[in-house]
Amino acid sequence: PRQKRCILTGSSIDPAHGLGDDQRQIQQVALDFAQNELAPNMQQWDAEEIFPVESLRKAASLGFGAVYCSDQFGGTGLSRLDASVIFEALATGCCSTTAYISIHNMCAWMIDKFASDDLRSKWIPKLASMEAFASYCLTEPGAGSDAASLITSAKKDGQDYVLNGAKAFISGAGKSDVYVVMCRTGDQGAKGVSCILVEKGSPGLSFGKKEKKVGWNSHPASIVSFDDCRVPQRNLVGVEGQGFSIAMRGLNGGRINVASCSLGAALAAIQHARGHMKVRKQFGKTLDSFQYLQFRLAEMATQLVASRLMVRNAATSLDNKDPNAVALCSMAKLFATEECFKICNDAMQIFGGYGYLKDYPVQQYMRDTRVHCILEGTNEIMRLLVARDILTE
Ligand code: FAD
Ligand code: 2MC
Repeated sequence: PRQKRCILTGSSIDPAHGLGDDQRQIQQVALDFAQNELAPNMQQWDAEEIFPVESLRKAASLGFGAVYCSDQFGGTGLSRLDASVIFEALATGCCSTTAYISIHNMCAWMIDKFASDDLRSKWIPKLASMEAFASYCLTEPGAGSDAASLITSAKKDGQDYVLNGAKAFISGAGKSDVYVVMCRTGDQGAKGVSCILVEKGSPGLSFGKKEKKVGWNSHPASIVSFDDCRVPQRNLVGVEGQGFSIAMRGLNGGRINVASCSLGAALAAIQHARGHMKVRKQFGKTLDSFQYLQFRLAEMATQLVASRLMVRNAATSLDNKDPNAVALCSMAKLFATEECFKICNDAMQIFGGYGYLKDYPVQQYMRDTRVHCILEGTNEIMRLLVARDILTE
């Protein structure tokens, strides 16, 4: 039998643990939205690869479009910790859609934090309402983990920049209205990179074929190409040469956000596994009477709570501008994305053969969380960042 969705309130894995009243309220709004708007649709959005514009705008109407942007131009003005709580809650309903919302939020923050007031006043209200969607463009076909080796160029010409090159794997490509593009305006290396906003419709901007993905199917990804793509110089975010730093600072939050999406998926997967264990009978007993499976569930719950503590601790370190925030965010992303993927995979195992059927949601949580170990910096790069932090004199 299919499982009725229920959020485990009051249990040891309740995501409300340790939160204040305000945070609990925001969390409840996000959980209700996840249950009523996202969960009933996640299977169809995945199967038919639907980008759910209307539901995204409903999420934005609740304040989830620009969660941690300041309220000056229409951001919600919440903390990174609040954002983590929100993304975890939303991801219980659809991990893929929440992951796109989190990328959009990262871009909005980069604009709100580093762009001119002209750009902020133009874009933040539209991004906050999700009237406009945003994409983050760092990766290139030849520059993935070694992001500072990117070669997409931007050259000044009159009042404009002229961009040439290509970005790979860009989430939201084709659907997004604004592309936050890291490109080379100077010498080799990180210091020669700038961050430039490219609007959809700019001459010379085009998109490759939609990639076929294992998960993350409720939003498209493709190559974004710049062929003498002309944008006004006022679209520069920050100053020339600051682009790599802006990109990395965006990603510190992004890594927490994507780890939070993993938490939500793992929480939902545990709930489904628990439900299945209570009703599925083999050897004359329900699965929940087998101690091996009880212990498995106990370990899944323990890894979820450990992951959540790390993610929230890292989010708080960003809120507090802790000098160790980069390493703490990297550790949290590494730990939570790996453990939560394992939780989803274990939940699938507990479902037996049914777990492998697309009628049941656990396989989708497993597919959607797998990529969190690869993107926003692979987990090998997270290890590199942590090791550097530990080894630096
Ligand atoms: P590579 O860098 O080629 O790495 C290959 C392998 O080598 C990995 O296991 C890696 O960890 C390992 N490796 C590399 N260097 C080292 C090292 N020094 N030490 C140890 N191991 C190493 N990018 C964007 O900019 N915007 C997006 O919106 C976006 N969305 C994405 C959506 C999806 C579904 C996917 C799959 C990717 C997306 N990406 C996006 C790109 C993503 O960030 C990159 O795929 C990722 O950073 C890894 O780069 P790569 O694929 O080139 O792998
Ligand atoms: N936060 C703040 N600053 C950072 C930083 C971070 N997380 N990471 C690096 N920097 C700074 C660093 O301090 C240095 O500044 P300074 O010269 O002032 O000291 C500068 O950036 C250059 O860094 P490094 O000297 O460490 O450069 P290096 O090339 O050795 O390593 C590396 C950079 C590997 C950390 C970086 O290229 C990286 O993070 N790679 C992974 C790429 C990635 O995460 N891609 C994700 C794409 S988005 C995505 O997948 C989505 C789904 C949206």
